[in-house]
Amino acid sequence: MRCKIVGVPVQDGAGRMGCDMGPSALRAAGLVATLEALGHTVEDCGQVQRGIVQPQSHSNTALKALPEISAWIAAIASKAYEASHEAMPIFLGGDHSISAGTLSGVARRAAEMARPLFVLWLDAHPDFHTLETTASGNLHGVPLAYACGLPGFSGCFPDLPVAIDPLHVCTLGLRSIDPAERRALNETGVTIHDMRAIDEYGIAPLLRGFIERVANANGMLHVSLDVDFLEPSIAPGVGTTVPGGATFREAHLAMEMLCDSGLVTSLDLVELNPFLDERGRTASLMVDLTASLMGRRIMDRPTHSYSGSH
Ligand code: HAR
Ligand code: MN
Ligand code: MN
Ligand code: MN
Repeated sequence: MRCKIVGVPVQDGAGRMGCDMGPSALRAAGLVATLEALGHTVEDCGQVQRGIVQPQSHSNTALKALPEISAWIAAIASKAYEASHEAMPIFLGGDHSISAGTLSGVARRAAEMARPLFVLWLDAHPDFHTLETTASGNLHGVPLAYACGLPGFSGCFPDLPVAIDPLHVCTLGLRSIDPAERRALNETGVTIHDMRAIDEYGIAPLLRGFIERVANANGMLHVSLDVDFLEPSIAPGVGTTVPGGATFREAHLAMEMLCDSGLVTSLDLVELNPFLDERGRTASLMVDLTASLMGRRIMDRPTHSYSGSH
């Protein structure tokens, strides 16, 4: 496969500083060489540059860095559209506000190709606030709502070329949802496989059901992997740890199943905060998960050929 690595050094959307170092840490952990060793052709496109910042105000005075994030989203969306032409873009965050831009760009690409875009959101949080409902004002809490076309973003964030159908969005691993997000998720019909569902049914059948829906629709699939999807004891390098996350094997299994599906067309690796990491272990884990998504496997044969008889 042809991969394009796009660094997106944004930290203004998170409550604490350091995510701007995420792309450097992922590169230092060997992302490019890892992908090349799996047989992929990799082009490192360098870093997205923020666009021009226009002064802005909003009735929600809690909002932080609205003009800066808005300028970032415009630049990221245009780069995401460009990089998704006959290649699989891998976006290196940066906090999760970058996904407002990556989703906008890849949704425009999917519409041009007349294929539906599906989104798998691997996160402790749904990031489904609007500019009105966020109480923290941290704009990494809004990208999925923006990309799904929820109201209240116009005139603040760049106009969305194509909104993503919330019925094509599946969240996996949620365990921290604010009341306004809960209401919006229920109203729009986003699929929610929260940590309780993973505990109760296992991650494989939940993910398999979504993959089948994408395959049946001939969809494109964007995967957005937030570090805090993972159990904090294995992934400490993130500012918003929530206990009870996906285990090492649950996360790898999800990546392995996505690889077998052959459906993934773009990827975000977000919220890595190298300032909070321990000797690069979270960066290395994110690179290893990407390797599982991109073809590294324990044995040569795919698991779905397993008969279960021996
Ligand atoms: N819902 C909370 C807020 O809006 C926490 C959002 C945290 N988001 C991320 N990305 N870390 O998932 O402030
Ligand atoms: Mn997130
Ligand atoms: Mn999160
Ligand atoms: Mn549909």
